[in-house]
Amino acid sequence: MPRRPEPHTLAELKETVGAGGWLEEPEDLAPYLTDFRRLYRGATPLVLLPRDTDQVARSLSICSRDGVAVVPCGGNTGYCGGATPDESGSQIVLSMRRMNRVRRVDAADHSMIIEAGATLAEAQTAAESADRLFPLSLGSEGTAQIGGNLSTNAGGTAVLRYGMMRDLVLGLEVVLADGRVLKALRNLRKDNTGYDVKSLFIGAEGTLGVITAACLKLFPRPADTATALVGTASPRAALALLGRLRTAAGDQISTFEIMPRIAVELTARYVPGVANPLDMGCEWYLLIELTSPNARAQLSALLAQELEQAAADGLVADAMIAASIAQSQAMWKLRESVPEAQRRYGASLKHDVSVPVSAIPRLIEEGAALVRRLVPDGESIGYGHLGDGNLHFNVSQRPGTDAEAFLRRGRDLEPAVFDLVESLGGSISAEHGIGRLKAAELAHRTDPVELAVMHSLKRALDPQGILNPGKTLILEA
Ligand code: 2HG
Ligand code: ZN
Repeated sequence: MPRRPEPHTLAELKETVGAGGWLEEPEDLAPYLTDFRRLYRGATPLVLLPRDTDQVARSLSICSRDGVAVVPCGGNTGYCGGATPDESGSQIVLSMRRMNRVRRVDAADHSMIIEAGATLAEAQTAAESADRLFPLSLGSEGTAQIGGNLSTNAGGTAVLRYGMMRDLVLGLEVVLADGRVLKALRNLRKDNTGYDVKSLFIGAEGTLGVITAACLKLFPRPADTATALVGTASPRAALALLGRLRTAAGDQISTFEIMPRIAVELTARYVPGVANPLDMGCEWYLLIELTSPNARAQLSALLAQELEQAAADGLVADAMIAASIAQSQAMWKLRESVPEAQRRYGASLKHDVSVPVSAIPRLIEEGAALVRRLVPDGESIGYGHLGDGNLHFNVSQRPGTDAEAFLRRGRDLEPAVFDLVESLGGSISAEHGIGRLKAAELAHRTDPVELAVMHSLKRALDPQGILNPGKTLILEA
C-alpha cells in the first residue's frame, strides 16, 4: 500500500524537476484538487510539472522506491474523477502540461509524434500545418490533453469514421511504475512482434504506467464537407436514415449525432449565440456530417438527395444543409453546447453508456420509463453519438424541485440504467472512462475472469499499487 511521502522524498522530487517544475502553495494546488464536475475534492502535498520523459522517469523511480502514490493529470476535463487525488493528502499529482512538444509530423507516413501534455487542439493544429487531419474531435479539445485522451480512450464526434483514440495510435512512450521507460514510439501500420503491449496503457487511466508521448495516425484533410441539421420523429427513424446514408455514402459519414427536442430548446435558451434553424416542433434532431478528401465529391448534393428521399418516405420531418462554413459552425455549436446548457438548467445525472447501435431506440424508450418511475422529478435528456451506439443518457432536475432529493433518487436510477444497458448487451462506460466514479461498478459488473486478468496486469506492472490508486480497479487491501 502507498505511504505518506516523507519530507526527504518531497525534497528529492522537487530537485528532480528543478525550479518552476513543482507547486506546493495552497492557491497553486487548488485547481488540481477537484475534478471538472466537482464530484470529488482531494488533497496533495505536491504537484510535479516535469519537462521531459527523463524527469517523469526519475520522479517515478523515487516514488516507487519510497512507496508514494502518484496521480497523473492532463487537462482535467474528465467526467469520472480519474485525475483527482484522494482525500488522504498522501498522493503526489503529476501534471503533464509542460510536456507539450510536437516531436515530429510526418506527412508522407501520415503520422505524428506528440507529447502527452499537448492539448487535443494543439495536436489538430500540428497535423493541419502539414496538411493532414488528426480526427479526434470533442467539446473540450482546447483544454483536454493527448495523455488524458489516451488514458480514457476518448471518443467524441468523429468515431463513426475514424474510431476512438485507441484506433488512432501507432506507438507509445510510457514510463512504468518503477521508472523504466517503455519506448514503443513506432510508426508502423503493421507490427506483429508479440503482444500489443502499448494497447494496455490506453484506457488504463494512468494505473499501469504514465504515457509521456504517442505516435498518432494522421489522415488526408477533408476538402469537401456537407453538414446538416435534421428533424425526425423518432430514434427508430433516425437509425433507418443512418442505414441509408451508410449505403449511399459509406465511410464518408463522419458524424451522426442525436439530440431530443428538450436538449435543443435548452441549448437555444441557455447558451448565448445558439439558435435552432429548424422548426422547433420536431421530437428529435440529428447533426450529420459527410466529409471527403476529394474536393469534387459533391457531398451536399448526395446528402440533399438522400434527405429528400428520406423525407418522402417519412423518415425526415425537417432538414437544412449548411450553405456556408458559418452555418455549419452554428449547427456544431448547437450540438456541442448541450452539456453546458444542461449544466445551466440545474442538477443532472449522467450515464455515459453504449449499446449495439440497433438497440438505441430501446435504450431510450426503456430508460425513459425508468426515469418516470424512479426519478419523477427528472427529465430524460439522452443525446449523443447515435452512429456509435453511445448515448449520454442524462437526466436533468425539473425546475422548482429539490436538487438534493433529485440527486438522492439518482442513486437508485444508476444501477437500474446499468442493468438495462447490460440486458441490451451494452457497456456502462462508453467514452468517459471509469475513474473513481465507476470503479465499484466495474468491479461488480465485469466478468470475473476478465477482472482477474485486469488485476494480474495491475500486479505485474504496478506491484506496490502506487499508480493512480482507487481509479479503474479497486485493489484488495
Ligand atoms: C458530449 O458528447 C460529451 O457532448 C459530454 O461527451 C456528454 O455532458 C455529457 O454528458
Ligand atoms: Zn460524448
